[in-house]
Formats: sequence, structure tokens, C-alpha cells
Amino acid sequence: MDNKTTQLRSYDNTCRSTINAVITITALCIFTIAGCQQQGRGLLGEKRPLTKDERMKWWRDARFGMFIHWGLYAVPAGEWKGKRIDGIGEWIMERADIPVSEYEPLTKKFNPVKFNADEFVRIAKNAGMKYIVITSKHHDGFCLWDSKVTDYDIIDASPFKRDILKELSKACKKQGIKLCFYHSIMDWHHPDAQRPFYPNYNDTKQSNPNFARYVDNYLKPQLKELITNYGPLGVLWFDGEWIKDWTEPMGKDMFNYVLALQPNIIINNRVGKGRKGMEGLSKSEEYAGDFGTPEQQIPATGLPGVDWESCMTMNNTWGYKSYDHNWKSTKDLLHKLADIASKGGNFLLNVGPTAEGLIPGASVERLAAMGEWMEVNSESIYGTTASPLGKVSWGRCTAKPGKLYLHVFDWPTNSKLEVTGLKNKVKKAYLLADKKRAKLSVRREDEDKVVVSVPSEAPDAINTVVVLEIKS
Ligand code: H79
Repeated sequence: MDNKTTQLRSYDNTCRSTINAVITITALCIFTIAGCQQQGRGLLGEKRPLTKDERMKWWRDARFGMFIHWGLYAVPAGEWKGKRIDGIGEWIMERADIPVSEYEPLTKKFNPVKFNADEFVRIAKNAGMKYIVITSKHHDGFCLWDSKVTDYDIIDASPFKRDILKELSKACKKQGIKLCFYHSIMDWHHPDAQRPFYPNYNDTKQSNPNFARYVDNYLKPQLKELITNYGPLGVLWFDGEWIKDWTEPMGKDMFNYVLALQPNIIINNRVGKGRKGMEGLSKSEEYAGDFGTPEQQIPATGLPGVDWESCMTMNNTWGYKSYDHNWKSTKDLLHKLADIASKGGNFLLNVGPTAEGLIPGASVERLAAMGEWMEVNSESIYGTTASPLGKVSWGRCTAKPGKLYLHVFDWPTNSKLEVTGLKNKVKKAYLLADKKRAKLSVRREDEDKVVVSVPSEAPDAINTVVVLEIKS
């Protein structure tokens, strides 16, 4: 009964209708639900689901988060048996055709004694990030917490024997950062999942006849552990949903299962089968999930009413690779942050800690530099919505009620910043970095064009924000 009632309840107030698989539900169940909802309590004792807008509020305001890909793959760090393995580091088990019998012993070498959860969280917070999404379990199946349903975890299998997620959960709580988990649906280690497909763990044409057993006895209990013992969580970030065994009804069931455990949690669209490849947005509203997940890319435009988050690496890998030095510049990263915010999305920027437990120096430096910009300019990112001006020639634009933030990447050479597409009266213009908010003069040149007089030199070489207070 628990499953059925869960399904009914969780379609949240936007009511994604199609209440499937509940045809046989008894009147008793229905009365139970009605009773619980009237009291404002869920069946598991929590408050009943909020509206989607209420659930998404903190996430939409946050705009910037840290992705952490960390696991056994940090030990080989991109090399296997003396050879450099192409591709993303966390896929080395698949890319180098490593059997479980040879991959498992990496647990003995995973001893990240330099790990300091407070330091990880501090690095994220100082960058201006509001949430952290860490791999509780990636496709290789290794678990960063003390899972009761497996010994393939940090406590039972590694010499480290410290619960990484517990330490992060405490540090996040202390520093006011939302903790979120990435959890892979696909599992190359579990015999009832993709393990038997070796050497093609990612073979999308095969299915495992015992997959339902993996979902019921392993995947779901793990999620329950994570939500119950490490929560409340901000987001559950699923991945690996493209496998043949996983179906949209299973995705909806999982969505409901998770919401029943924590009604205000946010779940990405990879819980189901609706994602359009790496572009990441959902094919339609019919599919499960709260937000779209473009991977390593930024949509050309925003989509009104659609929540999305671009996840991206700073070099070419998610999991640590010792020889990947192809780092994006701070300028590029800050421009991406403004670009994403100007289209109404979130930026989930990745770090891949080493097997010693450190975030690579190149990442730390870039995050610190982003933090310096955010320290001055975060008002133009947090809680903003997409640009009402469309494309602007000199940079990007974000908005709040009564305010436009002009993110100027290319500073005008003649001290005249032209803003086209703006019919509203401009009440005041100033540089966001200017604490005194000294007025910049504004001249209307056309029905839909104003010109702001700005200093001859760009105050910030990467992105200077000019604020326009406008009459709505
Ligand atoms: O965790 C990081 C990567 O390890 C993981 N996602 C990020 C966040 C990732 N898994 N796979 N990939 C990245 C690339 C794989 C893409 C493919 Fe497919 C899987 C090609 C075919 C199957 C998904 C489904 C993308 C296109 C179709």
C-alpha cells in the first residue's frame, strides 16, 4: 500500500495527472490520503508537498552551486597499467575495460587523509556557491557513506573509515550551504545491475533480468539512507538513466518514492527518461523531474517557465585526472555564470578532488577569483531572472523587479554604453561596484534606446555590472 499511496500523493500540486498503476487502489487508501492531507501531514509524518514554486524557491535564488565528483577513480587519476586512458576520469572502469575483480582493490588505496569537509564547504561558499552536489555513488558503484546494504563503501572497504557524507553534511549545516547528492541509477559493480555486462558496462542494448531486485533491495534502500540520515537534502541529482532497464514509469515511481521521504526535495530530470541527450532539457512536461540538466553546454536561449541547470567541468574531466591541465580561465567561467543567469538557469561547476582529499589547486584558485567578483557583484546573480532585453551586443543582462543588471564584458571605447530594447523610464544608473552609487548620466536616444555614460576604463576587466533602476 505504501507504494501506491506514495504514487498518488506525490504528483505535487502541479498535478502531472496520469495516475497510473493505482487502478486497484482501495477506498481505504484514498481516505487515508485525504485524511493525511487535511492535517497537512504526509503518510510518513512529514508535511505534505509544497507547490513546485515553493519547493524551487531557494534553488532559483541560488543560481550557483558546486558539483563534486569523488570516488575510487581519483586513485588511478586517468591512468591504468601505465597507460593514459582517454575520456572522463570517472569512466575509467568502463573506458579501460577493468573487471570488478581488478577495480575493487582500489578501495585499499583510497585514503584521502587530507580531506577537510569544512575546507571544501568554505571553498564553495567563498566562491559564492549556495549548494553542493556530491557523488554519493557514481556509475562505478562505490559509496562515499556507510551504506547498510553494501560493504562497497568508504567505511567497510577503505582504510579511510570516515563517513565523507556525514562530515560534509555537518560542515554544510554549520556554514549554511545546501547539501545535495548525485546518485547513479546505473551501477557497474552490482551483479543485478550492469556488472555482468563487462567489458561493456554501458551497453544500452542489454538488460539484467534481476534489475528489479537491484532497485527494490539496493537502490531504493540507499536513497532512504541518504535522505533519512544525511538530510534534509537540497537536491537529488540522478544520472545513468539511459540504460535499457530504466523506464519512465520507474522514474515516476522513484520521483514519488523520494518525495514521500522528503516532500520539499528537488529532483533533476534524469530520474526519468525525458532528457534530450546532452542538451539536457526535458522533451515535455509529461516526464518526471523538476529541472533540466544541460551537460557541458549552455542553452542558446532561456525558456520561459522552464527550470534548468548547466553542469560543467573546469578542465575536461569530472573525476580527477592528474594530467588534465586544460583549465577554463576565470574570465570564461565568470562569463558563463552571467550567461547562464541571463537565460534564467543555474550553474553547477565541478571540482574533482584527488585521492589525497584535496581539491586541485587550479580549481581552488579559479573559485577564489570567482568569489572576489561575487563578493562585489552577487546581487546581479542571486534571485535574478532572465534578460528582458534579449541579446545585447556588449555582454549579458539579468533582472529583478524594477532593476536591470547590465553585465558588460566588452567595455565601450567611447564611454557610451548603448542599451537597446528598453522602453521603460530609467530612474537611476550606477556601477554595482560603487558603494556610493554615484549616478551615471542616462540619455534617451530613441523610443527603445538609452545611452549610459560610463567611465572610460572598465572598472572590472572581466565583467563590470551597471545597474539600471527602471520604472516597471
Ligand atoms: O557524472 C558526469 C559524467 O560521468 C556523467 N554525467 C556527468 C554529470 C556522464 N555519463 N555519461 N556521460 C556523462 C556521457 C555519456 C553519454 C552517453 Fe548518452 C550515454 C551517450 C549515450 C549514452 C545520454 C544518453 C547522453 C546521450 C544519450
